[in-house]
Parts: sequence; structure tokens; C-alpha cells
Amino acid sequence: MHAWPASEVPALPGSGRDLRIHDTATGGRVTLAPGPVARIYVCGITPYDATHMGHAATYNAFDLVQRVWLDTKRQVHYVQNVTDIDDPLLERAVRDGEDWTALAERETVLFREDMTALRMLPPRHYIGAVESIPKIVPLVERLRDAGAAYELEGDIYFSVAADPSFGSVSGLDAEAMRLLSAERGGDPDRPGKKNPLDPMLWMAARPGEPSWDGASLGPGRPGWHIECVAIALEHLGMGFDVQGGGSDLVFPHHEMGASHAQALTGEHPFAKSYVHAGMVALDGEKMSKSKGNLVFVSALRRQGTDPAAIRLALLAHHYRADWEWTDAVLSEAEERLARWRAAVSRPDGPSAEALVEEVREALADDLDAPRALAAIDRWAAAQTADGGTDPAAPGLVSRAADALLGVAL
Ligand code: 5CA
Ligand code: ZN
Repeated sequence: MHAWPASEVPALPGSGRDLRIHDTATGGRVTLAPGPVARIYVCGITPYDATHMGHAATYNAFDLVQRVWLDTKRQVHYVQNVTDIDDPLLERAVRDGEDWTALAERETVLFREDMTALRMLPPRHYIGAVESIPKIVPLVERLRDAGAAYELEGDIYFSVAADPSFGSVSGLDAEAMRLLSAERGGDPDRPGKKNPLDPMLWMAARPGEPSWDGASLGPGRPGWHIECVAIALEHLGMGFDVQGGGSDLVFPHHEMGASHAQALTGEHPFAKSYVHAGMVALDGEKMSKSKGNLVFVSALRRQGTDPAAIRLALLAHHYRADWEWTDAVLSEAEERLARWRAAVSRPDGPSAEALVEEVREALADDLDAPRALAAIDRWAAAQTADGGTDPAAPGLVSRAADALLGVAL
């Protein structure tokens, strides 16, 4: 699949700092030390509805990771998937009497437009689950042949017992895992499984549902976790720097993905760090396509909301916090955008070299975007109150907001 166009990342004087970030697997702060090419995999959308503020907040967090790395003069090898075949997508297509491929295509097009408008830097590889099936099938066969997977009434399950480090991403106990598995696409109560937590790798063709050639597996379609593993291994390999997504993906998705990859390769770890964004809520509940309590990026854009204001609304919250979308969040962001634009439109201003370092330091410190915004707020306030004499300052602030935060002033 093709991704979306990259917005320009202005060059800044000096160099950024290495990122210290919260790693779910160790439960603490780690200093990432990528090579000259940093490698990141971020789980993409399931395209059965439009991009909502929760998705946008999560992609904003990983866009900041990419921008911090670019500012350290590294290249970034970013891979993102599209879950373009899955139960909820098929259910929505049936509900609306629409062809599932047309639904997935339409929502993916809209997602690309939203990401472009929000100045999210595109992945180098943007890969669909369906186009990856020829890569997935041999992986499932290998797991089965190695005894790490077994058949149950034609379906193939992964055996979590095959990975000695199973549990090391989420650190959850068996009971918590069982509850989350039932909630998030697993089938812990299906009789005949070796372990209730074992996830499906390959689902034998069901009547009336799409299926693909599975070679020795028979016709069917892939399980969710193995899709992301196949794409990550193909384009990044083992031991990449960051596996990212929202906190609802910690278990089972990222736990199972790590176990699949570790059982396949005999190597550990799948990713060097696991980074998770908090959940955005609306009216007290997690924004989710299944519940329908959604604020869409595209709907706000259609109403004429400046995408830079949407981006500032996301940046005003720390990526690990759970937070609530409200109209006030957006209007505060619109006011901030107006203040910043007024401040950078003057011919000179207070010197901004120290400000750039403050923004760099805030982002390197577990992506503390609210602290970065506060620093720019202070510069804009000083500009308004006393002005300044540095003719380079407004341009530098404008370039820093764009390069480091993706906000075009
Ligand atoms: N296709 C899978 C990942 S392989 C998936 O989870 N798709 S999704 O469309 O449901 O979510 C896309 C991304 O947005 C995921 O990283 C998910 O964790 C994140 N996300 C979903 N809802 C929210 C929310 N309310 N707040 C923050 N992030 C969210
Ligand atoms: Zn995924």
C-alpha cells in the first residue's frame, strides 16, 4: 500500500537529545539507543470507521518519537500496518450492506488524508494485512512444524507455552490476561484449547466469509497478532527499537506478537521497548468504534477547524495520560494557535535558542509535549509583553514548532 505525503521537516541548529521513554515491559524509563537508522513499528488502524481523536492522539505520540530521532540526525525506518481484514470490519460491512473491501479502502483513504492534514510523518512502509497473507502463511506453517502451534477443528492456534518469556511485555497474571483476552478478540472459553489464552494464528474458511489460499493450512484467513509480526519481521527484523500503539494493545496484541516472533526466531526480544499511549475518552468512556462515542478528525476538518489546532489539542496532553476530549480542549488549542501565530508574525522577538533547547529537553524526557507547549507559551507571552530585538527569533520558533511538534504556524 502507499502511505501519505511527508510534510517538510525544517532543519534546526544544533542537535536533539536521546529519547528517554517509558517502556511497558520493564515498567520504567529507558534511554533508547538506536543506531543511525532507528526502527519503529506502530500498529495501524482497522479501517471500518474514520480516524477519531483517540487514534490521532496515539499516532501523534509516535510522530513525536520520529521527530525526536530525526532531530538527532538519525534516519527513521517506520513501519505501520492496516488491519484490512478482521471480524469488526466484516461485521460493519454486513451491517451496512457494503462490500468489505470498499469499506476498508474508503476508510484507509480518509485516514491518509487525516494524517496528512495533521502533519504526521508517514511510515516508510505502509502495509496491509491482506497483501501480507503470502508472508504470513509460511510463518504459521513454521510455528506448527516446530510444535509451537496446533490445530483445533481446522483452525490453527499458537501455544503460549512455546515462548518461555510469555508474559514479559504486559507483566499481567493469568486471570487478568484471561479477562482481557475475552474482551479484545480472543476466545479463552473455546473448548479444546491447550491454554485458554492461546490465540488463533489461522482461521479456517467460514461460510460466507472471505478466505485465502493457506497452502498446507487450508483456505482461511490470518489471526490478528501474526499479521503485525509478519510485517514487522519482513521490514524491520528482530530487536527493533520501539513497538508502539495505544495501551489497549499491551495485552493480548503486543504480548502475543512478541511471543510469536520469539518462538519463530529463537531470539529475544522482538522489540527493545514497548511504548503505549493512553486512552482518549468522550463522555466518560474510551472513544471506540464499537461504542460509537467518537469525534472524528475528518468531521472537524469539514467544519473548518484548523488541523494545527487539532494537533495542539493532542499535544496539550501527555501521551501516557488517559484524557477526555471536550469542546474546551479544542477551543483552548485554537486560542493557543492564534497566540503563537501572532507572536511569530512579528519581524523580531526575544531570542529563541534557549527555547529550542527547552523544547528538545521536554520531548526527550518521555515526550513531555505539554512542557514543550508551556515553553513556547512563555516565549509568545514575552513577545507580546515586551517584544524583543532578535530578527531570527520568530522564524526559529516557527521552524522548531514545525520540526519538533508538527505544528505549522
Ligand atoms: N488494527 C489494530 C492494531 S494492529 C487496531 O488496534 N486498530 S484500531 O483502529 O482499533 O486502533 C488504531 C490505534 O489507535 C491503536 O494503536 C489503538 O491502540 C489506538 N486507539 C484506539 N482507540 C483509542 C483511544 N480511544 N485513545 C487512544 N488510542 C486509541
Ligand atoms: Zn498491530
